[in-house]
Amino acid sequence: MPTPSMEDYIEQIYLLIEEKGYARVSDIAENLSVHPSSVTKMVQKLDHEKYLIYEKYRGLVLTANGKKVGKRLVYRHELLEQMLRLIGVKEENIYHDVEGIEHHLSWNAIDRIGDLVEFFEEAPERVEDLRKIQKRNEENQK
Ligand SMILES: [Mn+2]
Repeated sequence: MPTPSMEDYIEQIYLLIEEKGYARVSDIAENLSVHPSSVTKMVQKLDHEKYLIYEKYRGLVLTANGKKVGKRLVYRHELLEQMLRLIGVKEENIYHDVEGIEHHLSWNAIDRIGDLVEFFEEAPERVEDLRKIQKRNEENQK
């Protein structure tokens, strides 16, 4: 099981490879706002744990397991964004909130949140009903 920090790296590497076809240490460092030397250290650890293969001058590639894990982590991040958006969380909070919770939920909870998103997407009036409650509560808070 990857640690939260390892998950952040695997997720970021997966996204970079999807976007650009490769993941450079400098890009990973920039996207995660960390020092390149921290990236090198973590990449070595991820290599050791067989999530990727790192060759100093040739860059890095995800192993089959690294890809599988990366895909699940990206899915989880996107699902949580979708869920927060659906329940009416302000756009400016969404990314940061997801970064704060994504590592701390069980996959069981993720699956059930998947059901919840489906429940709302199946019938848009359910979202409207929820918005009515939201509006009422916001009025009461004033
Ligand atoms: Mn994330």
